[in-house]
Amino acid sequence: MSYMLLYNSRDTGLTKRPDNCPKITRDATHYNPKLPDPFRFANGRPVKTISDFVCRQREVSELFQNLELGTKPGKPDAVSGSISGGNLTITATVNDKTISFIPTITYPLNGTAPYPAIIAFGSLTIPAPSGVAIITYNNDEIGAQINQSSRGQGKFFELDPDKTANGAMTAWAWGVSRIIDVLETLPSTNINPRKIAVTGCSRDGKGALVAGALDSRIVLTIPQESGSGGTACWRLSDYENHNGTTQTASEIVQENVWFASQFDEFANTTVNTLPFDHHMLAGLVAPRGLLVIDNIGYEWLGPWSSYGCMKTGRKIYQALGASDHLGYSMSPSHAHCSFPSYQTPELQAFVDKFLFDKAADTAFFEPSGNITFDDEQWVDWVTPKLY
Ligand code: MCU
Repeated sequence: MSYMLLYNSRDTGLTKRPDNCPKITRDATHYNPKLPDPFRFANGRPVKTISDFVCRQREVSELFQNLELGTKPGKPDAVSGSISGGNLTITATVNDKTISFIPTITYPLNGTAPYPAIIAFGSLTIPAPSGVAIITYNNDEIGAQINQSSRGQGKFFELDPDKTANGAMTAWAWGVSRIIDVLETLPSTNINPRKIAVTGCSRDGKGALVAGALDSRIVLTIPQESGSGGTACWRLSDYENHNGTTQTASEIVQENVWFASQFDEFANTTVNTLPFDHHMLAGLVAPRGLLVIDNIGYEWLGPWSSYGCMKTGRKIYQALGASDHLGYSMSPSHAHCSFPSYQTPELQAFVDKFLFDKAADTAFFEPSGNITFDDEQWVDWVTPKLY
């Protein structure tokens, strides 16, 4: 049993778990103020092998979709596409409804076709690496994110009106998967569909992380300054928050519609009954590449929470023998979503390894300033060796 099983490329939206996986107990929720154990099934059984882990990933994905994000439907009845200039038209049909959207492809000035590509939510806020195409994706038109009144607005919801309780992020993730569907069938795009990364900053960084978690065809996920609801953990953001300094679940559900309506119940009471936290969202990306770009400058984004959450998420990568596939780069304070040039070598290392299959040192994991995270206080489980 090896990585092959884990890399088995698929749109891991709401896919059926293999029949030999344990069933989710009727209610997976129970009170746990620490970061939940990624290596124990909802029914209490421990994860001992790689194939257990694959089952557990599906279970965790299902729990995230059911309790926090909303369900991401699989490939629709029909998906087709065409390319003209840099305009990639994606058309999807479900029952009698059809929608189209048009991401744009900016080709690199050098490199070799078919090119690897980075799908950028909104607009690109990291430097475009040499030899890599940039696919600019207007996620807002797929799922609106203006404020609370945006619930159920956008093309995803036109196609699937039954999903209006979903958060905007599963709508965006669904759109990313449809872009990849089309790239897989359209060689004239000159894009290599097996070398796709996703990125986004801030709210779109939360979205990039969710997209990477829910489609294993994405080989590299780069959330930038995604904060609470992204690379931060709910429990840790609650702890970091002092009278409104840091965004918490209870605040975030008032602000926007990134999460599904059913998440309100947890956000408005306690997040300590969630059977997961966002270290396990990182665990859905594992062992694929995950580069977390953070900025110590905004206490609102919960920099300590994000560092501690990803440090805990890295234990999941460690269990798979792939610690260096999760890189953490935190800069000293700078303007939100600007990318300081000294982080470029870290970005390049991940691009080299995951988009170009080149040897690169991606084993960095450092906070900025004097942030420390006490595992003992938050983690009461041990990391197995599954490889
Ligand atoms: C970091 O993401 C969000 C944050 O969750 C919001 O509270 C704040 O208003 O906006 C951030 C953002 O998306 O900034 C562009």
